[in-house]
Parts: sequence; structure tokens; C-alpha cells
Amino acid sequence: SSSSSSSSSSAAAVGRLSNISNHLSPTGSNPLVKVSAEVSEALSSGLPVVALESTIISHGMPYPQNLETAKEVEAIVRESGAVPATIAILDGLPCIGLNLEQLERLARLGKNAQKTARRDIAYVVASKRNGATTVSATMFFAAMVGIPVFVTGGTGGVHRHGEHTMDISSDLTELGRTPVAVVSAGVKSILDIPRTLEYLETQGVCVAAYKTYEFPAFFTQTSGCKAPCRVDSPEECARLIDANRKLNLGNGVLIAVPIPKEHSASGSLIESAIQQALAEAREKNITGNAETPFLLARVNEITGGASLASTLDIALVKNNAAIGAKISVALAQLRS
Ligand code: PSU
Ligand code: MN
Repeated sequence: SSSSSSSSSSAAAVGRLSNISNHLSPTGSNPLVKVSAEVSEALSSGLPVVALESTIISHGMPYPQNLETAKEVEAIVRESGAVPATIAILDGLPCIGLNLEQLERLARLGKNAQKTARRDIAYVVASKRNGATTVSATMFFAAMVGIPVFVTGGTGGVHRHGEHTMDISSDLTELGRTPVAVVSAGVKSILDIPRTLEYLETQGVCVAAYKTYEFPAFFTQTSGCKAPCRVDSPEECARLIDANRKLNLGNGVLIAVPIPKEHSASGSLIESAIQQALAEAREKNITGNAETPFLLARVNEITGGASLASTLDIALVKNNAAIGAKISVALAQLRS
């Protein structure tokens, strides 16, 4: 592997830290993070690994649907030839790669696991809590152990009225500072998509839409916004990620995959539910890190219980998992 060839790059630092438990804990007694044996072996052999977040499990869906989805997403990653590494903090220990028992524990904890963005990591670790990592925290840990590709459903963004509230997801600043490629279905229109793209530009994030010129809005293929660049295959994504790494740019890459055609007809129905949820959030004065979970839950309820929106949430994360795994396979081939 060429991953440790340029000594000052953060990617190289990440490579050197890929056996981080040993590096940071010479005694082996109190490791800062726990990398599962399977993930650790895959990383040291240069095999493709895909990081997966855990807020989607704890806060995104009810038990047992969340467990089923998490297992299915991992299975899709495996079918496409990569090793899944779901990331969460359990009893204060950041775990990279959860076994079935740990996955089940997190799924049962649901919202009793703390939603953990970058700012929350130190507290959750220090107080030995259980933390479900958002995109920002998952990227942080993925980079720490040298996982270059990360799959999720939708990322955070600039909230509507964010120009007044300054509520801008730390996912965006993380994308600006951490060299991990995030595969998502874009950002939901609960957010301000044009400002999200502006902010990503400010942060120097490479944003590429997959097989389209449009930046997708999760439930819909179009957002009215052009994506800054277009990629048409896993190999092209891999070359983009590799160029970003070799140049030592230090920022992340956001690969936005539009909702597949067979699901996209439902988009407009969901759009009206989103408008209603936004109005309710304003009425109830719901702000801060409670806003995203509130909006997502209300959209699910408005579109009917075991709803359209949650069905699409699951379909999209699975679609992203298949593509993200292929990207990570292409990237591993490029580097071997
Ligand atoms: N958007 C979704 N589904 C999600 C999230 C966002 O469509 O599950 C979660 C992700 O974990 C994301 C986080 O990183 O919400 C962003 O929260 P906030 O807006 O508070 O930064
Ligand atoms: Mn926020």
C-alpha cells in the first residue's frame, strides 16, 4: 500500500495510527478506541472498509426496525466486497466495527444513547456514556483509524434561517477538515440546500453528484442546485478521493447519490410533510441539536407511521451502501 508514502499528510498520519489502540496504549490497558479484529485486519491488509454512522440507528428509526436496517446495510457492504465498520461509543469507549451484540445494544438504547457530534465526543468518553455518532463524529473516528469511505443516508447542513440562528451542522465543518469521503443521498430539504452548498464551498469541500449534474435533495433527485462536479462511476469517485489524498488537501469529499427513479415519485408527497414539520418546529420553538431529530420524526409521522419517509430512508441508505462499498473496492484497487 502507498498510504504511508507522504510523511506529512494527514492521510499518512491516519495510516500510521491505524493500529491506534497499540500506539496510544503501550500497556494495552486503557485503549482510546477499540477497533474490531475484522476491521483492524482489513485495514492492515489494505482491504476495502466502509465506515457507517450510528445516529441513524439510535435516533433515526424505532427498534427493531433500526437493528434490521443496520444489519441489512452491513450485509450490502459485504456483498459488494467491503468490510463494514459501524462506529459508536459504548460505555465511553469509541468502537470501530460493532459485533452483533453491540449493534443490538445500540439499537435497543435508541434515544437513550446520546447523539454524539464532534463537540460531544470528549464528554461522552469522559463520562463513560453511550454515544451514537453523527456524520461529524463518525468521520473523525474513521479518519483516526484510516477508513477512507463512509456511507450514510443524508448529511446535516445549514438549517433554514441558519443565517440568523447560526445552526449549521458540524457535519459541514468536519467535511472541511477531515479527509474522508462521505456517500449520501444529499441533504434533506428540511435544510437550506443552497446555503449548505455555499458553506461547503467556503469549507473547501469537494462536492460531487453521482451520475447527475444536480445536487440531490435526498427525497428528490433535484434540488434546484447544480453540483460543483459530476462523477459517473465508482472508479471515478476513487480517483477523486485518491487525488484529494495525494494532494494532502485535508478536506473531505461529499459524494451525493440521487434517489433511484423507482422511489422518486413519492418525493413531492414528502415535500409537503416537510413544510408542515418545519412550521411545527417554529411554533414549538424547537432549536439546536433537537431540530433535526424532531423534523425527521415529524415527517415520518405525517407521512403515516411505518411511513413513506422511513421506507425511503432505508431504501436510500441501502442504495448508498452498495455504491459506497464499490467506491471503497475501487479505491483499494487503485492503491494496491
Ligand atoms: N439527516 C438525515 N438522517 C439522519 C441525520 C441527518 O437525513 O440520521 C443525522 C446524521 O447523524 C447527521 C445528524 O450527522 O443527523 C446531523 O445533526 P445536526 O443537524 O444536529 O448536526
Ligand atoms: Mn445544529
